Amino acid sequence: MKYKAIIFDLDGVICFTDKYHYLAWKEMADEIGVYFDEVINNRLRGVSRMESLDIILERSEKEYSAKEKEEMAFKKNELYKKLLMQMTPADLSDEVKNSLDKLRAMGLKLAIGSSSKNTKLILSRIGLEGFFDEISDGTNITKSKPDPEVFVKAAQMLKLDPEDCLVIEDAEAGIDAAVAGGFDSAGLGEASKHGKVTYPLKSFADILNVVE
Ligand code: B16
Ligand code: MG
Repeated sequence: MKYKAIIFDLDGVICFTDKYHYLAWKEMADEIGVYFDEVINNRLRGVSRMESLDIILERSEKEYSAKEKEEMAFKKNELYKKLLMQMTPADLSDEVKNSLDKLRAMGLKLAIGSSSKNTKLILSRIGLEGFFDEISDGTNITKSKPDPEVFVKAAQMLKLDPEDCLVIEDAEAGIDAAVAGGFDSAGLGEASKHGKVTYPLKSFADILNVVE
């Protein structure tokens, strides 16, 4: 087999928390009267919470202090966590669950490489608590995607070299991060159109064709 491990992005790959991010940011943006839509939301994929806020505030005429920004990000996260409570194991698709089980049966190590500080909460909501061999997420990094840190740390946790790991991403910033870290990548959605993606995927289960 070409790879020893797969490192999965979370939001947009394993599950679809992107709609909850959107709703929470939209509520916050409406409150301060800043225009925000789904197109701007696409630029937030894979990007950390504070950097996401900076992107949203590009449309604001007012300058906000660091403290005000902390408060806004905190408020958004509280709204987001409330929305996450609506998630149940039914939000994990059969396609994703069956594919993960097949990859594990093939002997591959499975890890998470996500910018989110809510990774463990999300995994527990969808019934994947304790499933992954390693979790590298927003709580153990200082630089978010497109910096490769989150994937480099995942490879270190797995005790593997980047060339032994395949990164699965839905965000352009995530493919940039994989490339910068020396990882092959597989892209879903907008990431499948990235010029440097190793394998464009049509669906999650397509990963099985890549690693076999
Ligand atoms: P949090 P991923 C990313 O998750 C999201 O795509 C991005 O929109 C979000 O801002 C980021 O996590 C941080 O999330 O606010 O929960 O720490 O795609 O890297 O799994
Ligand atoms: Mg993502």
